[in-house]
Amino acid sequence: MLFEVKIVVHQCQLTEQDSPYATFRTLLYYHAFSYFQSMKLHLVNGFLGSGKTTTIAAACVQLKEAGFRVAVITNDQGQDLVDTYYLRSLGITTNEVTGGCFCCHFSQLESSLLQFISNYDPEVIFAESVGSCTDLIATVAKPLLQKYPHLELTISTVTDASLLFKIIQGQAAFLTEEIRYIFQKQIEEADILFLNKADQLITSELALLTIQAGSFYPDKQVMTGSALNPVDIGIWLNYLPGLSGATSRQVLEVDYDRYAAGEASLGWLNVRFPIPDTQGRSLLIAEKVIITFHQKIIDQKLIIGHLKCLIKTGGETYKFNFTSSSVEKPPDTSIHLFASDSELTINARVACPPRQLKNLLLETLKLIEHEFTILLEAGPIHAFAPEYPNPQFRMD
Ligand SMILES: Nc1nc2c(ncn2[C@@H]2O[C@H](COP(=O)(O)OP(=O)(O)OP(=O)(O)O)[C@@H](O)[C@H]2O)c(=O)[nH]1
Ligand SMILES: [Mg+2]
Repeated sequence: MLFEVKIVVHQCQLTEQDSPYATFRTLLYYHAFSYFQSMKLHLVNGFLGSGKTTTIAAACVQLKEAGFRVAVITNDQGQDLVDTYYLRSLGITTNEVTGGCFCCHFSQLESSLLQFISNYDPEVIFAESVGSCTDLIATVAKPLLQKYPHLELTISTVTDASLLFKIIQGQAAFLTEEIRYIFQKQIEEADILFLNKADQLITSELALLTIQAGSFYPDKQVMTGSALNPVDIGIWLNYLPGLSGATSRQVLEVDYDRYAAGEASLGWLNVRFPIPDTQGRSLLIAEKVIITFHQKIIDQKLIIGHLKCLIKTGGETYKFNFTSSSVEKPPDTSIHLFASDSELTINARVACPPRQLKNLLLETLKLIEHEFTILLEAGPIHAFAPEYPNPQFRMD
C-alpha cells in the first residue's frame, strides 16, 4: 500500500521531458528506496579462499529454510565466476559485479541491488567482495548509507584462522608483505571478524588465537568457527542484526600504493570451456585437467591464493577448491560416470605473472589432449593482474 502511494506522488513530479527510460529508472529508484528502509545488506569480505562463499551459501540455505527471501551479489576482477555458478547451483538467486571490485564498480553494485529489489524483493542480501579487495567502509558502506540511510548494512570479515594464527606467530612467510597488508586491512574493517576454518587448528591454538584476536581487535565482535558447521553459521547470522550502524566502524587509512602492489602481485585466470567426448570420459577429463593444472602450480612452488574449479554436467555440479591451507576432498566418485559432455570453469588466483599462469594451463591442456587423444577448445583464457584500485567514491 505504501509503495503505491509513493509511486503516485512521484509520478506527479515528473516533467514532460522525462523519457520513458528515465521514468522507469526513477520509479525503480523510488521503489528501491522504500524497500531499502528495511533491507538488510551484509557485506562479506576477507582474503582469497578464506571461506566467504561457503559462509554465504550456508547462511542462505538456513535463511531460505526459515522462509526468508535471500539473494547474493558476487564480485570479481574477471568474468565466468565459479562462485556465481556454485551459488546458483544451490538454487540461490545470484547477481554478479564483474570486471573489478565493488568500490571501483560502485554503480554496478547499486544497479545490481536495485535490480534485485525490483525483480525479486529479497529481505536479505549478501554481497561477497573480491578476496583481494579492501577499504570497503569508505568506498562502499558509507556511500551506500549516505544514499540509502535506512539500509541495514553490516561488514563481516571471514578470515582463515590457521593463516591468521601463523601470521601472529610470525610464520606465514608465504604471504608477501603487500598481500599481508591487504589481509590486515580487511580485518580492520570488520564489524564482525569470523575466524573461520577453526577445525584446522588444535584446541590450544584456537584458544590462544581467540585471546590474541580479542586483544588485537578489542572493538570488534570476534567469533571462531567453521563455515562447514551449520551451528556456527547460525551463530554468525544471529550476530548480524545487532551490527548494522556499528559505532566501531571507522574509515581506514589505506596506502593505495601498497594495496595496489599486493593486488598486482597476483595473477588472475578465468576460463570456461566445454569438454565433449564421444567415449563418455568428459568428467574424467575435466577432473584430470584440474588435478594436472594444480600439480603444475605446485611444482613451480607458486603460492595459491585460491584455485577454484567447477564442473557442470547435465543437472550436476561438482566443485574443487584449492587454497594455500586447504585442498578440498575430490568430489564424489560418481564423477567418473559416463558423460559425453561437461563444462569446466576455472578461476585461479596465484602469486605469479598472469602469463605464467596461462602457460601452465596451456601446457596442462596439451598434456590432457595427448593422454586422451582429444582436442580441447579452451576459448578465450582471461589472464591478467588486477589494475590499480580506483574507487568511484571515497568518503571520510
Ligand atoms: N576445513 C575447512 N575448510 C573450509 C571451511 N570453510 C571453507 N572451507 C573451504 O575453503 C575453500 C575456500 O572456500 P570459499 O568459500 O570458496 O572461499 P572464498 O573466501 O569465497 O574464496 P574467494 O571467493 O576466492 O575469495 C573451499 O574448499 C571450502 O570448502 C572451514 O570452516 N573448514
Ligand atoms: Mg568466494
